[in-house]
Amino acid sequence: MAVEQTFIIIKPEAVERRLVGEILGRFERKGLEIKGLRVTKISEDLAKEHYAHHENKPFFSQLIEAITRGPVVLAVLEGNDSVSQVRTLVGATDPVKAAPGTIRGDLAVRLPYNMVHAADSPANALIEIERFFGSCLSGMPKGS
Ligand code: FUP
Repeated sequence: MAVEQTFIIIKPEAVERRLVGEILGRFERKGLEIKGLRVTKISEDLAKEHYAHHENKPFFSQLIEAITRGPVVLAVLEGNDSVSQVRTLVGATDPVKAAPGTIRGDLAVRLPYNMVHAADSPANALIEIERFFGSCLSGMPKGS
């Protein structure tokens, strides 16, 4: 098990519903450490870059609309195997299928409004941290 960082976006629907504390609290209670935190609004260009791998999917435009429609909270979380731990806490992509006890299973009802984005690999976490935090966090050693 290695200490690693992962990246999450608390999506506009969660901010609107005042669920930021609830969601961050779940990660903190698990034992993950918040290493970066930022409230911002994602531009259409940045959203399209982030979801480029879904460009040809029928839900793409709805997905871009959903992530750009209001403020989001970006966070870098650190801990042992944090990428996979966070994905487990977040739950399955479709809130209908997400298990009770997971963020999506407990707090969301339908796609594309599934509350949280979480990086799916350590390599993608690094890319996404750089994309959304840029020089702000680069160079910060793990565990510091
Ligand atoms: P995840 O890694 O769980 O966020 O899932 P994906 O990368 O497959 O999907 C990214 C986003 O696309 C989801 F958060 C919601 C949206 N989506 C849909 O709206 N419909 C789908 O059928 C699949 C994904």
